[in-house]
Amino acid sequence: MGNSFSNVSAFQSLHIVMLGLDSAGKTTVLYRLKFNEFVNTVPTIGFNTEKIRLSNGTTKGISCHFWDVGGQEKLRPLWKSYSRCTDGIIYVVDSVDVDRLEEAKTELHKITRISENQGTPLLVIANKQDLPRSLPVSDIEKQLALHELCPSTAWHVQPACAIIGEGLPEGMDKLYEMIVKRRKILRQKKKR
Ligand code: G3D
Ligand code: MG
Repeated sequence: MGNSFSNVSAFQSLHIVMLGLDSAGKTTVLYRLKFNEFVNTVPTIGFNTEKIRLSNGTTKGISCHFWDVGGQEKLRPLWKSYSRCTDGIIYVVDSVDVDRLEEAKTELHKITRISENQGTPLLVIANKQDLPRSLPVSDIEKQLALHELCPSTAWHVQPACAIIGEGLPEGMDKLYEMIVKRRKILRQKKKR
């Protein structure tokens, strides 16, 4: 088939790192993807890691190795080593926590500016869209200044509710699409 998902078999397992401030919903996203149900979380001290075969959307059947790294300030120095050489970065944002959006922006720009991360596809999950007063995607996009990211970094903002899993399959499809596109470009560059 000639669609962008045709080279699924070319990938053994995608390596994805999940970052974002503490309490954004990273671990909830991780276990929602793994078990397809809500799992009560506790604050992550260090990291969680899971190999998951995606079960929804166009990426159904694709294997991903996720690293969910703690988002508390004292753990953020770890982000650099966990994000190095990944296929994709998922950045989870609490769409209601307006007071910490500036902090979320600073940390996002810091991690995507690192030379090894430039060009790594970025999926921003605008989480907690079920809550009243959650900011719409357009505001999150603006507040995180996504247009100021390195021009080689493809990004997408996905509204989601990790508790019920809404938006997660669409987000993973989009991330996968960006990963495939990037690999094609890198392959073409190599051939030249
Ligand atoms: P983290 O791993 O980014 O630190 P967690 O965040 O996954 O531990 O989630 C932090 C809190 O946010 C949890 O609540 C969790 O249930 C909640 N949460 C995660 N996703 C959503 C969502 O989409 N909507 C709503 N309403 N809440 C969400 P507690 O109460 O355990 O702190
Ligand atoms: Mg966590």
